[in-house]
Amino acid sequence: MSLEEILKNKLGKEISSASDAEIYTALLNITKEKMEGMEHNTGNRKLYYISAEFLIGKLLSNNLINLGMFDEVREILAKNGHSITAVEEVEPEPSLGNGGLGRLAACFLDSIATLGLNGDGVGLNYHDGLFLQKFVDNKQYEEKNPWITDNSWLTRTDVSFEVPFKDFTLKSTMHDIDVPGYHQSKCNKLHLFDIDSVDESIIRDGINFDKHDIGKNLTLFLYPDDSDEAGHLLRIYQQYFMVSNAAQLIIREAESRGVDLYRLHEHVCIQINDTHPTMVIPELIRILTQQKGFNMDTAIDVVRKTCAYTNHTILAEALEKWPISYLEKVVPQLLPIIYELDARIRREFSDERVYIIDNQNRVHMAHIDIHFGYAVNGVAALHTEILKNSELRPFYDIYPEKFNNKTNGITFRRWLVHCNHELSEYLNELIGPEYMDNAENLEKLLAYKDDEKVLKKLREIKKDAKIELKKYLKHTQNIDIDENSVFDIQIKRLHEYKRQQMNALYAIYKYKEIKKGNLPKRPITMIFGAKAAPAYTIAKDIIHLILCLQQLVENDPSVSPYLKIVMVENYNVTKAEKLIPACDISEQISLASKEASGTGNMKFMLNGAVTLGTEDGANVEIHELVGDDNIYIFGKKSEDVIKLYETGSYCSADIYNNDPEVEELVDFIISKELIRIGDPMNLCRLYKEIVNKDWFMALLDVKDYIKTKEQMLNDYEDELAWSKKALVNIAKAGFFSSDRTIAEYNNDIWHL
Ligand code: GPQ
Repeated sequence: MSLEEILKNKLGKEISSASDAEIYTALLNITKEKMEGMEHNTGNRKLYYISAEFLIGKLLSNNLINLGMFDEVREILAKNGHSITAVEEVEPEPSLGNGGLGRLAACFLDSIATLGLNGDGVGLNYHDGLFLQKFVDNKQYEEKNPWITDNSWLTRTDVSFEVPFKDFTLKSTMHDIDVPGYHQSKCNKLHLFDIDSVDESIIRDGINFDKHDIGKNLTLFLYPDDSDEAGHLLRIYQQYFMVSNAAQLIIREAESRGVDLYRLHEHVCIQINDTHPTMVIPELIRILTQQKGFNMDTAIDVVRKTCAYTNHTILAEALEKWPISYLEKVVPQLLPIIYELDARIRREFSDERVYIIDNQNRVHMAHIDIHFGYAVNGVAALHTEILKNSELRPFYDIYPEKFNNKTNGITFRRWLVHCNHELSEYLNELIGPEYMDNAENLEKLLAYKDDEKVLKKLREIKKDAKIELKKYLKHTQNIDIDENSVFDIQIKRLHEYKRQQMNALYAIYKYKEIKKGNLPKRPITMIFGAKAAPAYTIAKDIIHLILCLQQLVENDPSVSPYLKIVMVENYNVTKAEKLIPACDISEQISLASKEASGTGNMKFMLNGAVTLGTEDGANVEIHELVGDDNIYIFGKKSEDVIKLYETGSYCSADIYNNDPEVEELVDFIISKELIRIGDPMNLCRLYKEIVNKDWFMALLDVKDYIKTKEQMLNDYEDELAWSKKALVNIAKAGFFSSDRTIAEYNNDIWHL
């Protein structure tokens, strides 16, 4: 039967008379049935990638692409008067992650399946993804973000485990999502654990709920607000629930494969995605010693040879340290194991910086991973060097052989073929489709770097993407943007270290220049997209500042023809897919040393944007690949920044007081123009924060930043020269395919 007939049968009516929602459901079911019929990847060794977040995004188009059905479906729909884009809109986005870490896990699942490796993801089935962001009075408000409908990608399995907590036991249910590789006949799975008693009705006004009733709230939300003790405890409940299920699943699957548990490490490897799944180590040791007859030495030995850890940050506040008193309230059964692990480390090493339990009775989760795992990796070359030389130096001195780098990557199926179909088609035409199987083939594009026809075509494709974004913003937020302006985009979580506040200072600079009559050669569209953690006050103040600037510029007819500021509401994966193809200038402006890698930087490059960035994270590697002519680098280097922190010698007030240009920009935050629009409390608090603290040194780099951005805007006017930069960026992006990253994990760590 042809696909068209299958679809018609599923619908029970003509395709042309079906609604987009009916077509979506029919396609979902056809795709699911196809994947259910596929075999799982096999192999003597199996990987379990445990992660608290899998930011998978919408799945329909990606599954269709990987199954080789996308083009046909698109044609069938078009023939019957439907557009695939409209059908995609029906799908709710599963926002099961906060940002880069969760999106990385999703890209990795795609590449693991694409390389035909035997590996599954293990996580939690949050009923509500990361909150929906709403703007009211230029401020962020949070609402719940449910995504599970009657017809979803989830399949409930009959796998279930008992998970013991201090005062009660919960029975889990495992829900699976199929993970097809690109043009592969076999599939993997994402296992998401849940409990049946979760009660969505306990959520009231916004995203508040009773944090104490674990039976009702355990998997209700991704990362609940953790600003109070109840929030922390809930997080520990979630983490233990995730890893206890993972450990039981791993042992059950190994036993059913006939694996001798004393050789578990030869048949299983566990990747611990940041410290959130760290309790899998003591949990496995507990199960092996208490239920499987292992002695402690052997259990530790086997677990150590099975687990590997990825670190995603050097920000101290993001490294988890759980007070023993919390663990006692939730999972007292793990404490004897954790004490034993700590005692062994204390017997072996005298340096207290490597102890598991510190003198304030807190358990350092990363220390468990490093001592009791066999590999530790950072996520970009610079990040791994900083881990080895400063942040984790005492550990590197003990275990140099465990440390390795795995520079992050992105799946080209979603971040090129799906989000920028026109560009991928043109690449196929120019260099053939081989780059889809081996991304390094993108370099063939370099042969065209002086070909005017190609350079013009790339500019046209960019313009088409800008027009698409213009339509999308009109339709979703009723905002008008000019496709002939230069699109300058910063989209990522709102955090002071990512320095959206510095970009806002640029907006103030440009506003003032225009007011003085120094008009830009071409209008500038500055686009932001960012969610702030609900309890992160300063981050919310920065959003408020940007929204106030947006309103100020919009309502000033002497400025609005030249400058437009747009804060996209509810930035998520779906919106990223619309924004990235349309970008000219990719803002990657974190304080050097603070962004472990970044992955948005790679997505923008692949889509022909030019990076404006600091020497941080993977920007360093982008710089090396494209060369000085095809990237704009500014700001202090990581060594200088690390020294400033060590000596405590950075003082933003000194810069503010001694540099009138900087002072003028910062003062504008509390100017009468802005105070009239915004909330004086938020604006004054932000002003004071920048003048007196500025933890992430925006004032240190702001002038160099402005100067470099001005240079960039100037260079943009040489159309061919700019297009050539775009071409080189696309051509050199092959290194950042997550297929490359996963091949490295497999060669160096997993050995599947
Ligand atoms: N990252 Cl620790 C997150 O998104 N969430 C986290 O909790 C931690 C790290 C990011 C990190 O900030 C980016 O630089 C990385 O590119 C990303 O993880 C993936 O490694």
